[in-house]
Amino acid sequence: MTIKTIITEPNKILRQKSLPVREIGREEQRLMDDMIETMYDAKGIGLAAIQIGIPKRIIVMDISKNDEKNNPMYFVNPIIKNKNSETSTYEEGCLSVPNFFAEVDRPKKCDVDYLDYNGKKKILKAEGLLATCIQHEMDHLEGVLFIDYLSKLKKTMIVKKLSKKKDRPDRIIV
Ligand code: GNR
Ligand code: NI
Repeated sequence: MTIKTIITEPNKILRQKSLPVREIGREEQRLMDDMIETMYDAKGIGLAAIQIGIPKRIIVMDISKNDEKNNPMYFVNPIIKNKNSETSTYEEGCLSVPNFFAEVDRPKKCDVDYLDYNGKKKILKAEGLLATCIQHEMDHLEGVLFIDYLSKLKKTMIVKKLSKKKDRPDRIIV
């Protein structure tokens, strides 16, 4: 397995729409292995393939707590169904928008149809952090980032600061 470089804003690649996977073979499984390793290394809870430059509809996630056993999840060609009309607010971050955090409202619950690591059809009923995270990742497949939901002013400020890529080890909540 290989740790890949995560692409950060501003970069047009992050705005590409990802394409459905035709078949889950060795190559796709190896990509999922690299993605999960890259995500764990970066201490993230989710990663979409486009974040490492591959425009395929593949997502990995692990929302287990630090003191819990790892629980890697793999989603290929995910489709969101039954978005709840109730919303919940989470402070979101993104490995492609490093160090910036902001509150985003999203449907509180949703169902996801997808193929797992072995190409088996599955349905996930998600709520809480799991629902927020899967929707954040699904946005990546459409070229959307969480900063797109913020005011133009906040978004511009974040992109401007990121393009000056100085080392910013701090945590900036906007
Ligand atoms: O690591 C991540 N944390 C996070 C927190 C709140 C809502 C969404 C996320 S996803 C993010 C990793 C990432 O950028 N995935 O695309
Ligand atoms: Ni992200």
